[in-house]
Amino acid sequence: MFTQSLSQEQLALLPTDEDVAFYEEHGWYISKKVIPDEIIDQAILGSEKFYRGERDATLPYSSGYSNWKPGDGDSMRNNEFVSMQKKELRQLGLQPIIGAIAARLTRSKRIRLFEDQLVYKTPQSKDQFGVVGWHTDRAYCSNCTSDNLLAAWIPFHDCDESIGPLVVIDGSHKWSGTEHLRCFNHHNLKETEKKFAQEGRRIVEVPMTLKKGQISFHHCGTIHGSYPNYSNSIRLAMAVHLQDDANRYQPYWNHKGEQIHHFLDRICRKLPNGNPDYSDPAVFPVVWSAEHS
Ligand SMILES: O=C(O)CCC(=O)C(=O)O
Repeated sequence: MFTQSLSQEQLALLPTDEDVAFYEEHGWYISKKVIPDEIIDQAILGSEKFYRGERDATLPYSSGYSNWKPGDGDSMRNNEFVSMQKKELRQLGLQPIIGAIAARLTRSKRIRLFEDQLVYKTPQSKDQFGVVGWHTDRAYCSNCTSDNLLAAWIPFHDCDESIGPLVVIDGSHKWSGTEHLRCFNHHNLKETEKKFAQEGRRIVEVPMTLKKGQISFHHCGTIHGSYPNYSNSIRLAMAVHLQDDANRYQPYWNHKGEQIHHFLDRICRKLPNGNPDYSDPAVFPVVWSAEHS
């Protein structure tokens, strides 16, 4: 059933029915080692070049998205849309196995890229700026129709708790009232917790302690963030945000009545009605499709 670009060995690495049921219940999943070391090592080299200012392609706009530059402070670097700018990061982010796992988890026949980001934390970045605040990805994707979006989090090295890995709140994708939790840059996790703590809700934090080559996946409604990097090594990871096949653009107005636009709406091709086309292959390439099998 699955794509020719996956080998027999890779097919054996896909989530089982029990894994899919676990993901649906808990809102997260940890894969086996699915990305070869060479692909990650090239991505490390690509990220070093990226941080030195080298680009294989440039975005048509230089603002409207997170775009860390030298001089911005080093506790944490957050750069969005890196797969459009550096070929080694594109190679990693578009690995078919990532899409094939996402397709299984979402029971979708096709998976497209939505956006991506490279997140770096300097060693011993003990200050608050090394924290990624509790947020849901749904809150940053209000222009998407789908509640089935998900993200793959790919560390570039082994991760134990001291390095500040991604932390998810177990089962929080089932909680109501978190669809506007846009708190990525709110460094006080305890303060943000007050927004979603409620009687009867147990806040169970699960750190994504992974070996190099493993990936974690989280549902767009799962609350997640990360603590500072207390270790002596750099912490580097790429988050790849993915669309299930059913996802489309929808216009969205916030509670103040302001229309919200996603950065990529300006870049992608338009549908006959003028709306952004979230299946434009130049911006939202297919990562995996059952049709290739
Ligand atoms: O790398 C991090 O700590 C944050 C990444 C993230 O927010 C995500 O994977 O959606």
